Amino acid sequence: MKTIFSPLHAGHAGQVELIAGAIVPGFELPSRAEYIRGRVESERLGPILLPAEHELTAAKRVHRADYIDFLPTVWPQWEKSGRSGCAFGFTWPTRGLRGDVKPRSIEAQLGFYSFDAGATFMKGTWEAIKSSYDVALTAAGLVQGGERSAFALCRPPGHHAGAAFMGGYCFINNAAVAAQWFRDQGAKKVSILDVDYHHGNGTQEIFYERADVQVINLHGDPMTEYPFFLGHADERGAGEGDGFNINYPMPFGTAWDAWGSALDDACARLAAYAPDVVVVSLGVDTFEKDPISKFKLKTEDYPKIGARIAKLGLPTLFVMEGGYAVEEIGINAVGVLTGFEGRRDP
Ligand code: OKP
Ligand code: ZN
Repeated sequence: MKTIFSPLHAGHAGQVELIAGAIVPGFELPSRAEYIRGRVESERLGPILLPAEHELTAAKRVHRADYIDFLPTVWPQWEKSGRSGCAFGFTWPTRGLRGDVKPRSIEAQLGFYSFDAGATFMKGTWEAIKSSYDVALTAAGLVQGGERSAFALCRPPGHHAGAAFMGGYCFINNAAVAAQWFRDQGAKKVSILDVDYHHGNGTQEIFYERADVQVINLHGDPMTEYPFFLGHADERGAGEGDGFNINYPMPFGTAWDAWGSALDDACARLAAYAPDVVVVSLGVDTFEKDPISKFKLKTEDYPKIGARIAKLGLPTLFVMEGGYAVEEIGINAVGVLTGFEGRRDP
């Protein structure tokens, strides 16, 4: 399968992160994308192509227009205001505060458009966000054009970004954009299968009241794991979307036996929905050695994920999400893809 990749991701670098009571260098590093790209090459998965540039129209089909228009202004506003370091909000309009009035200062606007302090801007961040979006849409175009599958090597990731907020390293929800784009190209039904360790709260929010996009998430139980405030099993969709959102929260320590059973169940639900196309939010932070996650999948498990998805027999777009700071994220992510292609014994 073809991989779409942009070197512009690398401009999003040098962020810091608040974790366990300390400010540390961010885990969402440029080297992540380079490990994956290197493995795509060494495994000869297929050609690696640059994305085509896209207007932001497709982003505004799933995100609020004012949110998308805000993103390119962040760094210039931050610099103009005389601030330095890295830009992120840390005052949020939570319960009891007003989320309908956008304040004027850049610091406040960042809070207005975030749910946490985990999506941070540096000088090249907007260009990286835009390139990640272009990567997703270009790869979606390959699948739309008849290829069985394509790999959008997106960085930064997207699944925590909602209609009008960033957070958790995510700005534009690449998988949601692609799913909506398939709909706009004529697909009647699309399924999003999110196998990242963290719940894809943004994707769930975007499609929660819709029956035309099924959203399935396998993830760490939000009672104990980030993003904490969404991802419970009783969240099944609302209104017309009732029954089209499916969550599989799992406890710390979950390994292949339980995780693989959840995937089987998820795939059965997906097959029953019978979508025209599948978008996989591909995170490999389920890995036993992931530095910020607590599942126990092993390298040998990733090809099994790909093989199970391939059994669905549907056109499939893989969109890269999480997987952190370990060389194995390349091996594991590409393991899913070669497993999908049947090139590895599952
Ligand atoms: C993005 B993706 C944990 C802090 C969590 C944010 C994690 C974002 C993950 N103590 N920080 O879903 O891989
Ligand atoms: Zn994750």
